[in-house]
Amino acid sequence: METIILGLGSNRGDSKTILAEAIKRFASFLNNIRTSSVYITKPQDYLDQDDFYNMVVSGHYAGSPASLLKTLQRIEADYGRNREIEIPKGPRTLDIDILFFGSQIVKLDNPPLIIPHPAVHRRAFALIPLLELYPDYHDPVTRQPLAAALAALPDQGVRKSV
Ligand code: PH2
Ligand code: MG
Ligand code: MG
Repeated sequence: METIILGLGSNRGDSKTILAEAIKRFASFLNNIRTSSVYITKPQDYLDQDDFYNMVVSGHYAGSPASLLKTLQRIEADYGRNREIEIPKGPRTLDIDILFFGSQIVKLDNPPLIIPHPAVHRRAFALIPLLELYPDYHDPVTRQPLAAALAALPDQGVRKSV
């Protein structure tokens, strides 16, 4: 059993409802679920798109990284995600990223999966909700506190949604 940390994002469709409904599905494969607040965040990487709704969810998971990815991609597809027609890093109804999988280092090729998520340290939209749940979280690989990673970032426009 590992504690896994997921980053959720949506900026197409009824994002708040999509996030709330998707999380209900997690109960069938995660125990001890914890959910952060929802944040409204300025788009990163691909800038010409609407603000995102982002949050972090953690839980205890008994399966493998590959099986978790498969389950999450199924949920993304059920909420209208179609990877074949979308712009990379562009608008999406639901994106569920595995940020951490216990202290495991994972590198899979097909489908591609890298854990810890390679961009987590530079994304305030992931770090702020994660630190809301786990203020003392340390990267299991580098052993650096994530609070230090966040402190090194400029303001990226992340605010709590009401
Ligand atoms: N996801 C991306 C690209 N840019 N920006 C914000 N604010 N939130 C996201 O979830 C996000 C993004 C690719 O998955
Ligand atoms: Mg993703
Ligand atoms: Mg993503």
